[in-house]
Amino acid sequence: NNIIKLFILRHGQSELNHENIFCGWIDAKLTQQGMDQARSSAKLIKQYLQKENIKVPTIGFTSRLTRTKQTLDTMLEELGQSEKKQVNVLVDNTDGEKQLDKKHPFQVIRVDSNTASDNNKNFQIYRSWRLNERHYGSWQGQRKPKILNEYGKEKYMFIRRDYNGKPPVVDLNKEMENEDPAAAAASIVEEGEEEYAFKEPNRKLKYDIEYKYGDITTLPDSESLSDVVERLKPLIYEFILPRIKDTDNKSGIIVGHGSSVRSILKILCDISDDDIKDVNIPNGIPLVLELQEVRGTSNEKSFKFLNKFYLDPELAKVNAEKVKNEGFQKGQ
Ligand code: DG2
Repeated sequence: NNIIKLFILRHGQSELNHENIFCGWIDAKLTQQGMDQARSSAKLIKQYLQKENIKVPTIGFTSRLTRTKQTLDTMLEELGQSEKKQVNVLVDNTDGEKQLDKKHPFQVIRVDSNTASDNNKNFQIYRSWRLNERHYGSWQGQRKPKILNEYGKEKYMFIRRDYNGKPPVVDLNKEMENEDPAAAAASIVEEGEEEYAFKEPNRKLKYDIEYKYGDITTLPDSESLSDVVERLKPLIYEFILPRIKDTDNKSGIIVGHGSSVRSILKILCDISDDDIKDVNIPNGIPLVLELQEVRGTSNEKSFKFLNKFYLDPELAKVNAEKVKNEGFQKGQ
């Protein structure tokens, strides 16, 4: 069997999605609805696995932002993989515990949780900034209808959806001092959450701490979708896919964001620069993506795209349309 199955989804609704505010790298948490979406996405995966007689995946990937972490953690409870708690180890792509090497291209955090049931294996979670939402520049923290009003429909949609559309850059120093309550609240690192977490509810510190162990040299001050594709490609081909194909059932879960999921589809399903602008990703509905491994080595030509489908296609269609129209509705 050389078919690789990916379960890919955007996190559940975040506090800022709910407020219709551009979120980007602001570390918003899930709303109750977002948690519910995470739970129902796991139920959909469970039903599918039962129908196809496939075991629960033993590996998952998230961004470094809380909303993807909360989504996957909630899904794992539903999938019977939540027996806590967790050993956090910083690894590079050779696996195992390593001296930190800031220059290494794939510094991720690995979290091992003990499995409660099923095939009795540890579930491993890898977190990387390369799966983050795109940095939304100076639009971050701003309400979508206000930006639409300022920029006009054409520019607004170009920057949101064109492959090379890029929001205006933000002054990072200013952004980090931003005392917007939603952003400040969302940025507080919870005590004990990660082994290296600081306790100060300080946004700048949070940025430093989150990324100093990552393979990031300069924090972005704005990104286009093509920038996200560039940072994600090596992680997918050299880190994620080789790990998934080495698991027993060759399957894994990836929880990303609107832009990182669009980028994954762009990369793996050969979507053109032009067509990607019409792709909108709803919160919390898993996509199954099947790839065929055509060669032993891992590079772009080793994985052939076979098939992709949502586990709830009707709801995905309705909600993707709503995502597309964000900012345009009345009363926002
Ligand atoms: C949304 C995407 O990303 O916004 O940054 O506000 O997936 O992290 O909620 P996510 C944001 P749009 O590009 O759909 O406007």
